[in-house]
Amino acid sequence: MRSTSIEALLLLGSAIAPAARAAEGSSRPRGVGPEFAKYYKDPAQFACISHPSIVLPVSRLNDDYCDCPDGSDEPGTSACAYLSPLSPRTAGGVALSADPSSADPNTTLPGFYCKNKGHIPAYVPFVSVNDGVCDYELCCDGSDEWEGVGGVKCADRCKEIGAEWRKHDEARQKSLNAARVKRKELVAEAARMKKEVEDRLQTLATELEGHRIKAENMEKELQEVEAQEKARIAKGGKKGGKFAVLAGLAKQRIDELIEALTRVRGERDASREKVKELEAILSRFSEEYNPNFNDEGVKRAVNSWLDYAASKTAEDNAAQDRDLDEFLKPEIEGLNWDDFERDAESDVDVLYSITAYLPAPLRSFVDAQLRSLRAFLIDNGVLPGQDADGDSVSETKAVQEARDRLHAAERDRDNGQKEIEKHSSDLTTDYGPDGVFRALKSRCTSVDSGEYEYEHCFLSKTMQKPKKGGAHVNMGNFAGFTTVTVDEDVGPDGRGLGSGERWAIKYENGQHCWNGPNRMTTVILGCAENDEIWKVREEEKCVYRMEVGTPAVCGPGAVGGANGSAKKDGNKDEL
Ligand code: MAN
Repeated sequence: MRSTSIEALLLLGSAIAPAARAAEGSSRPRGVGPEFAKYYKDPAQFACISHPSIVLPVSRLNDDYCDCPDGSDEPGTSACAYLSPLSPRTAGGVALSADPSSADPNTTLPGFYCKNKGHIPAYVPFVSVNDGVCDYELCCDGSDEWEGVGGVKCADRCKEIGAEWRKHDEARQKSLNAARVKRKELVAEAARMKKEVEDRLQTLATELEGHRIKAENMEKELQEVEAQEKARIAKGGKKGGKFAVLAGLAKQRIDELIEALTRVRGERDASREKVKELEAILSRFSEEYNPNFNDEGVKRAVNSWLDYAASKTAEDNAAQDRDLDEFLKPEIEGLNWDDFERDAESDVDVLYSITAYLPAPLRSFVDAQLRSLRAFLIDNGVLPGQDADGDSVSETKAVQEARDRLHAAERDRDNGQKEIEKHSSDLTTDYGPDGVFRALKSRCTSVDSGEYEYEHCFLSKTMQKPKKGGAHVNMGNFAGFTTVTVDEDVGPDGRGLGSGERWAIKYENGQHCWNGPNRMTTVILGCAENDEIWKVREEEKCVYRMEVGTPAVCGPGAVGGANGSAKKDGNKDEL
């Protein structure tokens, strides 16, 4: 993962403190950086830096023999390289590990100091001194190979490398500045969005108060309408109400029917008596007349009588009698109209129960009349109607409407409450440093990698989409922020995470992986002028890692690594 040599040198250059540059040119033993010059001032003797009790004559400095336990007597050779912590620190090939500001000058030297005139001074690991290889990455002046081991001659290339570095650095700075401006814009946008949420919350709170008051009023109104309706029903159940008129009419009509029927039955009975008498006369006549008296008129009369007598049936009369008796049973006449008024709770009950008091033959007639009357009363809001399922409801239209108004007000109130909760929780959500990620929420970028297109939607989810078609796979949903320590390349274009602690976004609980976990992704963020996915890796089955560039982490002060990514602790690295 080592960068190109020029790039690495360029990066190294960025890590040297300005104070170090100022000391260039002063006379110091070979390989000593300006910040350690004070230890080498005595022209006669030298005290080991971290063991000052060990004092050596200056002739023992850089004599290719390691005398001091901290190696400080050999700043210009590789004799004490075995002591140097720089060797392991450069093992990964990351140039920035030679940063002298991170070394402890009381204990050890950071490496061999290359003045790199025309470019930027740097430390090269002691192990690289006089190893027969030109370490231009760190030592563009070739001074690390001063002994010419194996005939190697490292020309000073600092002019050329420095010019190249400055060209790249200029572009990089330009891009970094643009990225920082973008971050500022994002932060401003995020603040504006947050303000919008706060304002909306205020409006919602006022609206909610209105909804609450309305719901309370509607509740009162419902109670009043219910009370009014009860009072009306109670009034109507006795005298003067609409039902009383109805009941009075029905009672009057039934009384008239009973009276008429009784009269008709009396007249019928009288007629029947007369018919009986006449039949007796004719019967006697047909038995007693003299058939020998050849009177044709008498014979015809007798024959007609005999036909009449033969065709007469007793059942006809019996059936009619039963019907009439049924109509006039004593309970009709004795019908107690107050009974069903008292038993019934409301007009509705009364109306429904009235027919139960009637004899069967009258029931269908009265039923039909009542049905049309009831429909009229419901249409006019006097009686309660039916609900959507056609079931009878025990409420009048007025009560139903009041209840509907209450429900609507309650719905508005509850929705308002939910909306407030949603916005309040948004205000307490962690949107990263300066809340900057609020402005990026749900913004997506994607990249082709292997057989998939990968997508990252900030603070929402990561997706894997097969390029040859097929179902899209959720690689995790937003779960929060974290930090990750990285040690990665930065390309000449400034793309890459560099080294250090970086902001990262966790996405968890994605689509379940067969024989594995639910998919999850860690998106590690590096500073870039534009949102872009740099790399995607499946670190283990269904556990993904994305490296993503975004201006959101290009802090103006809180920058880190080679590309200026914001660090979680806000520490500043010099540029
Ligand atoms: C799919 C992809 C892979 C994953 C396998 C696991 O092919 O999501 O990234 O490793 O499923 O079965």
